[in-house]
Amino acid sequence: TQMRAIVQNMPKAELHIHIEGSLEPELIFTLAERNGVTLAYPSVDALRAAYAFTDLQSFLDIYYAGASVLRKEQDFYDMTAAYLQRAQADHVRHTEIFFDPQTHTARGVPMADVINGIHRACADSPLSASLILCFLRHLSEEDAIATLEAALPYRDKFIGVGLDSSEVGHPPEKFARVFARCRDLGLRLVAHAGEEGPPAYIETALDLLKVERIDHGVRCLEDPALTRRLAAMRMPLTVCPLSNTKLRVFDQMRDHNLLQLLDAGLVAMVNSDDPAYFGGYLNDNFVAVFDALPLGLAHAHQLARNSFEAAFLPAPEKQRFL
Ligand code: ES4
Ligand code: ZN
Repeated sequence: TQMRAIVQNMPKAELHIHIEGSLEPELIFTLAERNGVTLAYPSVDALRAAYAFTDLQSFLDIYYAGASVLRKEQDFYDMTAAYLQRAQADHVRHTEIFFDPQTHTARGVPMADVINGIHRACADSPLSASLILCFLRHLSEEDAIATLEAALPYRDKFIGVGLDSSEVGHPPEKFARVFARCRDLGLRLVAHAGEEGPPAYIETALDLLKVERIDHGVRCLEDPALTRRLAAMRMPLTVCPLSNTKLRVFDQMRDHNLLQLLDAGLVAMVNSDDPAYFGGYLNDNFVAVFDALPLGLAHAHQLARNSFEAAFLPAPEKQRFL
């Protein structure tokens, strides 16, 4: 309980949050009504009751259904503003926010409305916030390239690109050309790897995509040589504990490997992933791991320090937080 207060109050960065995953059931229903969208669930409670996931895909199906209520620039603004308020309450000082434009442009929402709505909420917040455009890996590389082209008029509004959605069967090499193009454009690069997929996907994300952080990456411990390589190069892993238990990557929080990752010298930190779906925001994730695992004050400080080390911030900015 003493530890709880310490981890809750310490300044931290959040580096793995999907903004569409911060859409709370109440806001989903408000936006559905505002936009005349009919949902497959009759009430907030019925929708929440459907949040019983067995794996990544069972979550993604409901996550994309929830995102279907986002139609107007103001909807993206309201969703993002709500997340930033929650993050501020959790003593987040800097956040790097993922967004999935293909989920929206495929429904006819203009790219401008997606990016401008999310970006305007960030500009209106006292938090330091940056945006990372994610490509959906279950779609083709051609679709990712077209999405990048559509986003380039707003190049100044996002700092990097990522890769998310269904991992197994969609290895990093599928996106080697679009990531090379993003690298040439000076975009920062990240990818989900080693969440449900094998350690080999972490290696190809490094070698073929040349990513600067691995999102999740928890399965790296199955490969000792890869674990040593990640530690030696100080490759950050953006770990999401409540996500991992809700999607059954680990059966229970006491089975989570966060402590082993830290003991292996990896630059791991705690993140919320999809807080509206997985049972909580950043501090809920901290409390869950500190309650379940033998973590102490030194681990708390290491996690906070790692979050700023791994942030895409200029060195002087990071120093200010450390
Ligand atoms: C995601 Cl937990 C997770 N994994 C992969 N893609 C995602 N998109 C939103 N949440
Ligand atoms: Zn994620």
